[in-house]
Amino acid sequence: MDTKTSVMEETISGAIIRRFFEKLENNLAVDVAIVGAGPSGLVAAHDLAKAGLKVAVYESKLAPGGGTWGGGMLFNEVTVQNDAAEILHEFGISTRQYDGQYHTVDSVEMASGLIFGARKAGAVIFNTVKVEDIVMHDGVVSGVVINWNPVARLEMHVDPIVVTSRALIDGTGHPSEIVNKAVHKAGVKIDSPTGGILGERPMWMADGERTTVANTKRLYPGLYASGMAANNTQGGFRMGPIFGGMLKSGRRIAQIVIEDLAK
Ligand code: 48H
Repeated sequence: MDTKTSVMEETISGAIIRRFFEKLENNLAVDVAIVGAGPSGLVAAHDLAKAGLKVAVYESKLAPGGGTWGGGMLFNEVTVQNDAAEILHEFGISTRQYDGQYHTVDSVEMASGLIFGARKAGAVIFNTVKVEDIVMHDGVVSGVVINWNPVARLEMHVDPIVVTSRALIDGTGHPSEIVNKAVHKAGVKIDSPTGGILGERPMWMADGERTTVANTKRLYPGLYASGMAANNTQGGFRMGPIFGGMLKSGRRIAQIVIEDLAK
């Protein structure tokens, strides 16, 4: 044990720095980069890592979990359909049956359980890191351009660093930030009825939930979207505080990426 305070301080700082940079260096080239640690991104991260792929998740906020924590209007309960409750149970998250077709979940248990599950499956989560751009190599989306979110928030002129990926999943929720970069900056035509981003439509819970999984697909070589980002690209309706579609979308995009990367 270190007896001198100064030696202990050096050891503790060194431990953090060495371990962090080891993690960063080990993930400079990944199989799958996921932008956004919301429910869809976390389920995708869990399934992809469980399938043996190298997965890095980038989350601009300090706390991963996306829109899960707030339940509906800050009432910290979330709802899911019966079939999606099974996904939560796989993560060890408890649910309570409600009205035959639905389950309620404590949103704090759901957010923390999804984060823990993704991490334990082997996905690495870089929080407070914003993906500010994509990498394009010969017409294929090939990675992410990352910087500290506080640097972006303070508009500091600091150049980013780059991580390459075989597949990039936009799990950024409503704004589909990454697909936006691909369409508006790289000028690519995505797999949508117009080749562009159709934009999210207003509230229609049943339809939004019905189409979320169908909206979850490969959009362009190397580029995929899950959850609300997938809905935004395809002009899907929003569905409010029911999260079954998000969980199933995360699972679906993981399956698609696993199949594509095995080709
Ligand atoms: C790094 C980023 C960046 C960036 C954003 O919104 P999310 O929870 O995502 P989903 O799609 O898994 O879940 C959507 C759900 O929470 C929701 O909003 C629903 C069901 N709404 C229905 C309705 O009607 O309103 O999480 C996205 C995450 C967030 O944590 C962002 O901070 C993060 O992505 N993020 N991270 N780099 N450029 N942009």
